[in-house]
Amino acid sequence: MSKIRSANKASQKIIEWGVDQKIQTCFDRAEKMKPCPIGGSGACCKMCHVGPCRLVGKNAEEEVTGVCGATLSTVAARNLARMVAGGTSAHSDHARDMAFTLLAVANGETKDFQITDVRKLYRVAGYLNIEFEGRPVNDVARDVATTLLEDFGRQKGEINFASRAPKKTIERWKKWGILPRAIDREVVETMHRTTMGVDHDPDHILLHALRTSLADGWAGSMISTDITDILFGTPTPVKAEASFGIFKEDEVNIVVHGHEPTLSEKIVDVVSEPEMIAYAKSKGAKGINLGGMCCTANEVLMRHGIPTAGGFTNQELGVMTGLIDALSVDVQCIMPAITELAKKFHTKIITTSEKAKIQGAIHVQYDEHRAKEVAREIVRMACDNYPNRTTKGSHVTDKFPMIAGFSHEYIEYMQGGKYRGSFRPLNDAIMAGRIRGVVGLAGCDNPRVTAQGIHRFIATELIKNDVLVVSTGCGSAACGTAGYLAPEMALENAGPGLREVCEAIGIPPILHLGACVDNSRILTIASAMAAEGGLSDEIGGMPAVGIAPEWMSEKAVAIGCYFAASGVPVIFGGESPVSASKEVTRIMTEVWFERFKGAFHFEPDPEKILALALDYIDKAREALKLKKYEPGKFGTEKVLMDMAARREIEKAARPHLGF
Ligand code: NFS
Repeated sequence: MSKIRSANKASQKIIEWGVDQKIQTCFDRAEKMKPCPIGGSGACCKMCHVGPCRLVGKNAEEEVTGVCGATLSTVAARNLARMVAGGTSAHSDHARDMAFTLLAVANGETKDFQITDVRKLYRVAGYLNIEFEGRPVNDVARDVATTLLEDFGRQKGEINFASRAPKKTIERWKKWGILPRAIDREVVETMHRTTMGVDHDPDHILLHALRTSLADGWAGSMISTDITDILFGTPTPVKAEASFGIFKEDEVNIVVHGHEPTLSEKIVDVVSEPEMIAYAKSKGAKGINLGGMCCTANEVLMRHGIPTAGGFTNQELGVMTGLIDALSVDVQCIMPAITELAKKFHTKIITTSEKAKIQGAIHVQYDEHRAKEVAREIVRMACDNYPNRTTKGSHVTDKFPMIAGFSHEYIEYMQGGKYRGSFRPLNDAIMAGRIRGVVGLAGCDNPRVTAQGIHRFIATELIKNDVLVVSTGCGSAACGTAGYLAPEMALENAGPGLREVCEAIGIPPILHLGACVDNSRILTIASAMAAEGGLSDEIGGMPAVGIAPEWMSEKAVAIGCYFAASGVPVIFGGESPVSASKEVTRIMTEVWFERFKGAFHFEPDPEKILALALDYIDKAREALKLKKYEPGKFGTEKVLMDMAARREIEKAARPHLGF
């Protein structure tokens, strides 16, 4: 078989092996199951049982309606809004559980979790106007948790973290009535407005979709990121490895997959317990090896350097190595096909969330009050399964070094040290044209294209063009499993300006910011850049773009919308889910740009995605009257100090601190 289905060489090898073995994967299913062109373009209405109605035909937009009279633009807008509601629910329900865990810690109801980053707790308390000086840490944590929990069910008012956005950005939200009240309220209202016979004005529907998405970005996702940092530590750069070579032939291999970091954090803890290692040895293994997949991987990678086997399209392939003794899954992006697939190998699939069961899996119920016990149970099950391992499977040994762990706090720190951290050097480098702009490269990898390939193409082209890339989710996994998240990447591939900046600070040109909920870190960074001055005084108008070239999840659509509403032009790959309606497409691109300086495009051609992104960046530079970008020719800017030089200055200024 010669067809390239994944740009990841190791993945491709396993896919080819699978074809020989007649083992079916998502790549085969994607080929067999052609997407429905009616649903795929947003022209199918199944909101009631008078239909489903298919609004198709040459002049469908003008001439065809559903039985009730719903037009194509109404139908396409409603379908998109419901995707946003689905995506927002996923990120935010995850955040709700994080808030409950923080509350349980504050109330002393669980001994298995602690507050690891008190500094971050105080920072968040500061955002919420909660007094923290001189108060017991748990009291502050309780107030933070209960205040953030209000963001789910509040009936009137505004979400708490909206105040972290630049003033002008907030003014735009207020002007267009899209400042969210609360997460659950906006999601429920989306479902209400889009049910049969309610909101029929596409612009009006889409404005509420934006409001709902802002509740995801500036509440659900941001809450999740912040509480995860408080409980498990704010990430700092950490070395790790990526791809299937992370599995070990002579150790028990456990993989955590899904999104929620709570149980996986405890699995990280217990795999190094002497009793657990002794148990693994009693089963004939040399030790226990932990790896991750998808966003759970990103969470434990960012904080502990746990290696990742990759993103969404790698999950079945991981099982097909024959080396995974237990795959512990929680919620989201878990293919139900893995249980059937696992029957061909010895891998145990373990579901752990009360919200998510899969037929054929073993269910071990996670409970935050006895998290470690549950973690030990899972690790023991993996050890018990080790003797069942056979040599069956495609043993691929490729792996790449990577650096992850770029929280927004660390990015601030790396630009000035502990006491002078700021975004000044980054803004200066952009102003001088050393860095042309910034792109958030995010979202899933997708078996409908050469999986991971568009991520890799866009990432390399952007850095060649002096664009700093910040990546999250499976976009990071696609880059990591190609070796793109190592600092040497800058030397080899980045344009001259970006390379200079990366070398001075000692960072890769593609910064791994974390899981998909950590796209909220990009919102925080953009707000800090606006506050720093010299570029735009709001998020809109920055030389910055969001790209999700291989997206597939509703969560990605919610993210795309909250970036657009916050002022960032967004370009998604693949066919547009609203392509049937020219009017909806116009609203999401032109109208949103006029109102918010953000836009939401869908563009299947990778070259065109790149060209559009660079065009947005260059036009933003022009509007800001920045120096015209010319490769290798820079304007004046402050000299960037490297880390060692900054530490020297800090040491001289504060010798008593002794760092
Ligand atoms: Ni994001 Fe993370 Fe990956 Fe896509 Fe799924 S794991 S939350 S949705 S597939 S990037």
